[in-house]
Amino acid sequence: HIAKQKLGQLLIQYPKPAGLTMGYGTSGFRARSDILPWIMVRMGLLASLRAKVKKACVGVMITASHNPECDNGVKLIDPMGEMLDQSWEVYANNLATFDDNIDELWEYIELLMNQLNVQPQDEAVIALAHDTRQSSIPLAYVIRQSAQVLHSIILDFDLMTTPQLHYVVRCYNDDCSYGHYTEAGYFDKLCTAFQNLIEMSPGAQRPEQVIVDAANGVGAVKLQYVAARLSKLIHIDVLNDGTQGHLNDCCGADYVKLLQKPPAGIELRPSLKYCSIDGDADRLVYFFINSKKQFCMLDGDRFSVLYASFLHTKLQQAKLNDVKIGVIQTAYANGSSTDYLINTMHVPVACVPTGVKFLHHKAQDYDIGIYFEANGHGTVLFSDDIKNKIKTAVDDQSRTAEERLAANQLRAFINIINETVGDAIADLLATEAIFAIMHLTIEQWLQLYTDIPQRQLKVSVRDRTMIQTTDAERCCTAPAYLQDRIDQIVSKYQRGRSFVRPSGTEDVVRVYAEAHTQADADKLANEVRLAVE
Ligand code: 16G
Ligand code: ZN
Repeated sequence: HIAKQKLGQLLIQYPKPAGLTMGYGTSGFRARSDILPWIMVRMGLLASLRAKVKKACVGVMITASHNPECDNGVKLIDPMGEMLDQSWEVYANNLATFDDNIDELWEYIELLMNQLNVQPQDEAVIALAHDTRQSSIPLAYVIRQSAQVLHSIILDFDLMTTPQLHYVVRCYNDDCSYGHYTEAGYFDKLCTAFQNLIEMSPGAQRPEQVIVDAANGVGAVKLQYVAARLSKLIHIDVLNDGTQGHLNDCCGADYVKLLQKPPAGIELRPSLKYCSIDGDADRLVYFFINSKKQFCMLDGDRFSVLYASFLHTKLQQAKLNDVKIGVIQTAYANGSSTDYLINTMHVPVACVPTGVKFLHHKAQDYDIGIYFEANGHGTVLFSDDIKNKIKTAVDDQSRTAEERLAANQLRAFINIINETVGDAIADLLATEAIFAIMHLTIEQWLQLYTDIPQRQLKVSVRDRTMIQTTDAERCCTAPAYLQDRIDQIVSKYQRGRSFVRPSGTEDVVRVYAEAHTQADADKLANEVRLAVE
């Protein structure tokens, strides 16, 4: 059997380190890059099986996002550009448990093919891309070799952001109704929509300059392309473009969000606005320095509020009523953002567990589902129904010019947004367009509400799986005493809120606390930490 032989050779070429166990987590498999080749062998097989079963193209992205350069990872993208369906994480984990015994592994592959009712020679198309890490090209090569064992055809997209790969997978499978399945198609869609939106909007201001910290990653080159193409409309400057610094090293969205300070080496100038993206360009945060020389940051929660307010206004102007619009957050969303959405904007808010797949899934319950994690990852989903309504409204001659303009603005906005997954480049253009149309400054955006002071801590424990949670991670069900203890502690603090959860990406328990003052938030977090330890 030739396929089995080929796989056997790969197992010898890329041996599994003895005693290593790994799980397919919220961001796929992620680890130090030197211990990853063997997992690529398994993931090339899994991607092939998934593509055969779905009779569609499946994506494989090689990246470790905001992690340091020495790490890497792999995640699969389902045909509609979504994260791998959860039911398949089991197969991913099963494949990862096999050692390098070809007979056992092959037996399992045959069993799976049987169960899933697919044949080795069934067609499978795999879209492959990677970030700028040194280890990425060799790891992508292992995926290619292994996918070919099961006769897959590889579409090699080479260097791409994670959201770009999500986009091309969707386009490939959606008969290009979502756009053309190339990088050129991606840029065309985004840039044309941005230009249309600005040009159709009477009185739109010229977007102000924006300075982007690209985390020395793949987003830098892609943003430079967008900047050049849109240079007549918007001035985008790219810093940390990879020519000097190291990937995610004292820069990038994760650094800025976590440490609440600007990327190293960037001197903030008053009245300029800045943003940071992360290593694979699926997260975005904005920041600036105010007149009191204070560092101010706008994270994922702020995007939810901004987008909700823009979409709400445009729906009203277009006289499109009864649209079910909702915002999806996680427990990490600042309490003030939730308050503002519910009580000031009257937009319903749903809370789901951490992880993009949960937010994305919940967002599908709405005509317009806006989701963001506080860390800056998010997007907006529009149902087919609302897209059709908007399209009809644009062409409806019985409507006023104002109504049709608003509908047209909505249509252009939809085309900027990358509905498959959070996309820093798309979100940046969407945000800049809103600034220009609504005549909004970054300071006004910040003033919409005031964050409740918060603190996050990491706690090392012997076994983090001891901690179990429910109610979108806001309530702890095990160990038995812990939630009562947390409730007791929290009740002592004005505007206090706190929760604990085991991290999905690190061997720690995370503590979140917010309270009326920063000192209280710090104290509360510390008390809860002691209760966990
Ligand atoms: C992963 C998730 C991210 C989440 C983070 C939480 C995806 C694609 N990524 O990076 O959404 O915020 O994990 O990490 O789902 P934690 O479990 O260590 O807190
Ligand atoms: Zn990322």
